[in-house]
Amino acid sequence: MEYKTIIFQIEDALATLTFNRPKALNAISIELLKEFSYILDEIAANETIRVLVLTGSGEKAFVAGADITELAKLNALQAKNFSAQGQRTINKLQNLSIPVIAAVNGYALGGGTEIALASDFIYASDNAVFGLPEITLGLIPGFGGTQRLSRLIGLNRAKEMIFTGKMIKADEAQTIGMVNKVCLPDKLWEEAIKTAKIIAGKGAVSLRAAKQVINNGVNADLITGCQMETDAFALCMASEDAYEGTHAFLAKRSPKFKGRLFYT
Ligand code: DAK
Repeated sequence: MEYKTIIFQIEDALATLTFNRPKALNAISIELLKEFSYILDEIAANETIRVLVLTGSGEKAFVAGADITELAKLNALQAKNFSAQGQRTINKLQNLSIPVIAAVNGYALGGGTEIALASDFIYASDNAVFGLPEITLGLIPGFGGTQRLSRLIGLNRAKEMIFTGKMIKADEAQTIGMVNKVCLPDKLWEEAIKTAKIIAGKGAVSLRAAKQVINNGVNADLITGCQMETDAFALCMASEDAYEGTHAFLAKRSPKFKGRLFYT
């Protein structure tokens, strides 16, 4: 299906999604949010996809936040709808059972940083800029930024960024643990895809189990988190993937994972 504000492609187990409003630095319009939400449903329903990579169109931006032109015109009811739709969409992104890499190529501001934070990890070009400048607009982050940023980089650093609205460059974002890898702009996509392909070659059952346990466990106490891990480990052992992985190792060959449980 063709989208107006997003380029979405699937190639084997790898899906790529490019926010595509380069004239507005890929800002999140109501239409873009709807299309993003629709595509996330499509991805969730497609069992062949094992990994998703997000990026922005053009050389300047990943996503420069909510579309301020539209935002400025919303009445209270429209703002409530936008908020509810936005929260649902970002939660859908975080709750995708497959790993998601954000390849941040330039400005990731406001909602752009929040989309990256709801991904599983971030690779950035060395000209990337992150920030939650909502305070400068008289707002606060609305796509989970107050929650996810403080969990990722700690309360005090998150408060400083949110209270000041200051922007930080990729190297600082890496130093404080927001970004896993910083690349030259023309190498970013290649690096993100290289990692995505490594992930896509792993077992779908164990990938999904690992993501679920990490995401759910981080909000639980250690004993509960470890119990979740035990249950998920048992589920993996009941998969053809675990049988294939262990037997391939013993036979000194590469595994061929099918992403299936034995009894389905
Ligand atoms: N919205 C609309 N257009 C934007 C835009 C945005 N966020 N960002 C940039 N553009 C447009 C510019 O207006 C300009 O358009 P033309 O004038 O060429 O027509 C074009 O993109 C190029 O931008 P600049 O000329 O400004 O480019 P510069 O290199 O000079 O500056 C910049 C780049 C990224 C520093 C600057 O454009 C900028 O500060 N942009 C705004 C960043 C920002 O404040 N973003 C919004 C953050 S607030 C909610 C949930 C979430 C949110 C809200 C509600 N609810 C749940 C209710 C999210 C809020 C946000 O994201």
